[in-house]
Amino acid sequence: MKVYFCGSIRGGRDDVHVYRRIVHALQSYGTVLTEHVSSAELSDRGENNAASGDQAIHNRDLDWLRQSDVVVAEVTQPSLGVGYELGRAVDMKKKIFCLFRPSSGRILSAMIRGATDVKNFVVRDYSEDEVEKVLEQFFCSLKN
Ligand code: 6K6
Repeated sequence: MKVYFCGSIRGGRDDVHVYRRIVHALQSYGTVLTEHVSSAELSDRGENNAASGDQAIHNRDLDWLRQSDVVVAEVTQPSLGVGYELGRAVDMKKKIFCLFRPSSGRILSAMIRGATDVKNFVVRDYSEDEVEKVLEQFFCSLKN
């Protein structure tokens, strides 16, 4: 199973510790193609890969998105890139699982919350201490 994980980079890195925890849990279900999203060394400027350029990042990420079996996104920190990836993933008919933490005080975009469709696009409100449990429930539901 190939998993594409989405999390904010230039949108802000406040939640990187949560991404780390999600990616760690995801690695027990398959290969995470985008492990770098959870790297504490990657800042909101994404500067440690500047040489390759934004177009190369975009094209490589879309290739990985096409290859993926499932897309998991942490959507609490608003990010243009994550929103874009989710839109492209819907178009590719991927299975999508979005995780949102209401304790942040934010209200999730209607374009994400409203995209919910029981089969392929699931939005799950959760708290940080439930990460492993909600992922387990999601991956179990894929078997049915
Ligand atoms: C990578 C490693 C070090 O620096 C980089 C450069 N930036 C990116 N590398 C890989 N994926 C990226 C990069 N910038 C954005 N993305 C993709 O968009 C990731 O898959 C994230 O899910 C999403 C974040 O978008 P922004 O708009 O918050 O940056």
